[in-house]
Amino acid sequence: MPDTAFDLVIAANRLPVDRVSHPDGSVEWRRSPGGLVTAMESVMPGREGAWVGWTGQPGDSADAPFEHDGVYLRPVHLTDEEVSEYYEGFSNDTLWPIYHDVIVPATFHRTWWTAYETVNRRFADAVCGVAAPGALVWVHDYQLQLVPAMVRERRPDVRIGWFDHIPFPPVELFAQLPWRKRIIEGLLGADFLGFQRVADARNFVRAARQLGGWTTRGDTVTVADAEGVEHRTVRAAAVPISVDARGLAELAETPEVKARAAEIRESLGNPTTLLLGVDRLDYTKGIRHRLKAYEELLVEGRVKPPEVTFVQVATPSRERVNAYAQLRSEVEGTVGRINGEYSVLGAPAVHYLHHSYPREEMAALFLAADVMLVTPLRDGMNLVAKEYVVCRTDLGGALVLSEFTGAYHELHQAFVCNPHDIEGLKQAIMHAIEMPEAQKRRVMRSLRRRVMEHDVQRWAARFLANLTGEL
Ligand code: ADQ
Repeated sequence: MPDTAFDLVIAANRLPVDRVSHPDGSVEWRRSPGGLVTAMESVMPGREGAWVGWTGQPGDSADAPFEHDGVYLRPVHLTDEEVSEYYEGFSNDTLWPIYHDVIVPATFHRTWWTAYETVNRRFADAVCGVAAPGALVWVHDYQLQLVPAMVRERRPDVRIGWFDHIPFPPVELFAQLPWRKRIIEGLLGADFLGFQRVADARNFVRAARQLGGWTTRGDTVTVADAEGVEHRTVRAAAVPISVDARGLAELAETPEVKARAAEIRESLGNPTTLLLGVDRLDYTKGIRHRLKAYEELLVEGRVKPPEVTFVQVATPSRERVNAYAQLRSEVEGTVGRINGEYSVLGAPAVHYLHHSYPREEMAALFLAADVMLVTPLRDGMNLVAKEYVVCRTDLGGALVLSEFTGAYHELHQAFVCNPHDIEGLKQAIMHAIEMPEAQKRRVMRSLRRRVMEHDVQRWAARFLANLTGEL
């Protein structure tokens, strides 16, 4: 397939495939799980699509481009040092904390910034190499904020959009970044900037005005050319992401998934109430707050194993970043303490699982859970909340949802909580357990309606319509 031929180019930190190495030395690429891949599939038909991204493994040179599921994949390499400085360092230890309310302090290193610039340049070059004249270029997330301007410099003919999967911080926090103006300039290379919430889009526009002196009006920022003549506007608006609602609902309806859900409950001793948490092991997710609330409910005797049990699935993540290693040991210590005190033989108070599960198993877990606990301190959207409600085709279950998630802005009928308020969180959990079934079903019906109508396919189509100016 020739280069410079694609009319839709996606750039994301990761390619949508994982490398699987077999014992005989052969290598296979497997589609990675996740809604983004499904969303992109829905906008690819009728377009020649390419995806630029990292393979997930360090290396000194890029693998050759290849085709997978009809999409041209263009790998970008990251050296060991770049993984540590651009990815674990600047992306996950500088930007991530600043963009999530500084729940843990951010670390600043000038060498990390240099690596971030170098890698963003490499991504931008790769994009320019595959984009057809007039192509649409869709850049994803906080790892690639400089790419829009870097692409525009070389390719003024293409239309560039960027989507922020995480929150965009209030100007007071963003201002801490020594490279704040460079980041705004990088983003303003785009034609359209998409955010999870209206507040995130507003935070960006305010940062551009207050920290960079750009002229703003409503949701647009006006950009001047090299001579200072104002010549282009960039719009920043909310386009909240979603899940493959129909696909997941169909999966949850299959006899295999229903049988597996029953089996899960059986293996837990058929509790009256099964509480569930599913998160990447990240300090933004409020796992410690959730455990604290649960422990207090146990102490007060308001919940008791084996009638009530709690399954927490926590996938280890970013383990070479200090704050994550520390979180893991704290969470594991707390789980051990709770189990030591409150488990009964054959019925642990907390089942703590580290595995990564296939979609079918996730759907079965959602179907098995009476109460889903989604308690982040800050979260761009939180797809787990949306996945849970679409899987509840039976209208069973209840969602406890933090008001600090993007999802809250669409799902405010849920059992809403402020996870910092442990008493309030306990009340929300008890309310979700005790509310009469008929009432809970009404809540679930309205939550499901929202997500079924606003699915990931609609999100992708809306983003592109914004980018092309149709919206
Ligand atoms: P994340 O912070 O990773 O995403 P989330 O939105 O909850 O958080 O998405 C996690 C995904 O991983 C879900 O699809 C979930 O089902 C899956 N998952 C979690 N644990 C798993 C396990 N053990 N096995 C298999 N799958 C598992 C970032 C932002 C969010 C934003 C998304 C999308 O931080 O705020 O919602 O991007 O924009």
